This record gives sequence, structure tokens and C-alpha cells, in this order.
Amino acid sequence: MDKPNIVTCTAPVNIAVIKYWGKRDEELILPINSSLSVTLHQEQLKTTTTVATSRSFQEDRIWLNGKEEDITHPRLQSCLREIRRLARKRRGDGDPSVDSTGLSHKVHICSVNNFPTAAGLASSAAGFACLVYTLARVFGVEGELSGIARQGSGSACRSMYGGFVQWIMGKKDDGKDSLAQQVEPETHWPELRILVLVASAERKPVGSTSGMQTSVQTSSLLKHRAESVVPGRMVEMIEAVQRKDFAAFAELTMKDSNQFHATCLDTYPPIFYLNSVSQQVISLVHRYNRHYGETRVAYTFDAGPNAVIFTLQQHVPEFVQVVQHFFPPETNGGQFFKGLPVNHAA
Ligand code: 2P0
Repeated sequence: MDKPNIVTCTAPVNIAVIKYWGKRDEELILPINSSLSVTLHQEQLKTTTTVATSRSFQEDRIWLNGKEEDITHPRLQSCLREIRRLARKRRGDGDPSVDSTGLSHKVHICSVNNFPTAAGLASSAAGFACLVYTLARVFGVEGELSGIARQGSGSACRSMYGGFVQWIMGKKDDGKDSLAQQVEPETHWPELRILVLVASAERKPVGSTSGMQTSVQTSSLLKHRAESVVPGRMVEMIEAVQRKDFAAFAELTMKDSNQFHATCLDTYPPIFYLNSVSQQVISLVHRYNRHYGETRVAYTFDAGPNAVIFTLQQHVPEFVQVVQHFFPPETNGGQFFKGLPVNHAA
């Protein structure tokens, strides 16, 4: 038996502050609006993926969190096909660093998350970003890879970069201009902190992919949001990040989260991702900010009830105390992870 070629990489979760919700092309995963996110620190919420290739492997196989999954899943196949295509192209271009024999080898992929899968904590984002990055390393592919990660899961394209990242929706039908781009690097705003309040680690009742499909079909608010609200918000958000203007960043983040969940309610039948704990967290944040007469803390919620809190370093100890007072861990199973918005797939 020959020695397998093995590469292990990690990729962190990203948290959207301008949300992606809705596709104009299901297969290529092209969104109806641009979005913007903050990539977490490498050591916080992350996926670790190992890819091995060997002449002795009979077929491509994948294990997620220790359980073998179906490798024929179309999105997995898209990522594998695109990476192999790029590797073949590089080899055709005469790049000697590409191992020509390895190209025909089958892959075995093992991927694990250090956080609950499918609980609205962007597991598919870290998962597909990590898969694409690791496959690229194995096959010697470099350069722009966010367009391939996007074909695994839309939000995954943003986890290919660290810091503040926009996913530009693009205009082309072939998706070639629908790519992620770093707005500011991870070093840009070192005082910014992210807290995750886990209100529930259960699987979400409606997955993002089918949820957003129904929203596109039924919600007129979503159409209005994509066409008339998000374009302006993207500009304002990029400016707020560049100025490190926390109050502006926080207000836009909360408003965008609220509008995203409003489009879920406007979907027919409606989708409820927030629960009563989420609603209490929203009230608490507004009360806290009102108490100080300034916006010190912001919340955002994805396709699940878990709150992601943004604040500045100097406010973390007090705000954590306030949350622990109102949500004692023993009564709701709540748990905090603290994160820094730095780093990317490595
Ligand atoms: C986001 N979410 O921008 C938004 C906010 C959830 C709410 O991206 O179908 O798992 O794989 O492209 O990327 C979740 O959607 O969906 C998501 P697919 P994905 O982070």
C-alpha cells in the first residue's frame, strides 16, 4: 500500500451583520443581495478537516463528526469537481508543483466541528470553507477559492477570509463575480468582541436552504429588503467598520438582524427562529444601552435562537455579569464562548 498524502486545516465560523437570505440561482448558489460578516478567531468556533489521498483508495468518502455521510451530495460534488478542475488546469499550464499522479487519486475526508452542528451557528460556513481550503492544499491549488466555497454553502465563501468580509452578490449568470472580499483585516478593530449565548443547541426546525427558498417564493418584504434596503446598508456598514464607529456598526447590525427575522415571519407559512430567550436577550440589550444613553452592545441572530453579541472589550466583564444575572447558566443551560474577530482558514 502506498503512503497517503494527508493535510489538516481549520476554518472558523463567520457571523453575518448584513444577512444573506435568498438565492437567485439554487445550483450555483447566487444570492439576491450582498452580505457582510465578521470571521471569528481560529480557536473559537471552528471546523477541522483532514483530507487524505491515496492510490489505494477505491472511492471518495466523507465522515462528518465521526459519522460517514453521502459523498454524492451535489454540493460536495461541486466542490470536489471544481478543485480537481483547477488542479488539472494548473497542471495543463505546466506548473511542476502540481502532483500529476495525485490528481486521479480518490479522497477520504474527515471533518469535525467544536460546536453544535446545525443549531444556527453557521456550521456549514466553516465546514465548506474548510473543505475547499483543505482540498486545495492537497491538490496544490492556490488563488481565489471563495467562488468554490460558495458552491458548497453560500455563507462559506465569507469564511475564506479573516476580519471583516463582504460577499459581493455579483451580476453575472455564471456566478464568476459572486465572490467574497476582505473589507478590513483581523487586526483592524482589536477591541471588538463577540459573545455567543447558546439558548439552544438543538437542530433548527427549518434549514436555511429550504427556509430561504420559501421566503423567496412568498415574502414581498424579502424582495423589498434585497432591492431597496441592503444596497444602502452595505455602504453604511463598510463605512462604520472602516471608521470603527461602534454605535453605527451596532445599530445597523441589530436592524439587519431584525429585518431578516421579519422576512422569516413574512414568509408563508412563517418561519420562527427566535424563541422567548432570544426575545429576552433583545430586550435586555436595548435596556442596557438605554441605561447608558449610548449603544454599547448589539445582538444578531441567524437561523436559530442563539444570540451573538457584539461589544467592545471594555464592556465585556460588566455585560457578561448582567447576562449571568438574568440568565443563570443552571436554569437555561446557557453557555458563553468569547471570541475575537481574527484569522481565516489556515
Ligand atoms: C448569513 N444565514 O448571512 C445568513 C443569516 C443564516 C441567516 O447564510 O443554502 O447555510 O447553504 O447557501 O449559507 C445560512 O445560509 O445557506 C446563512 P446555503 P447557508 O450568514
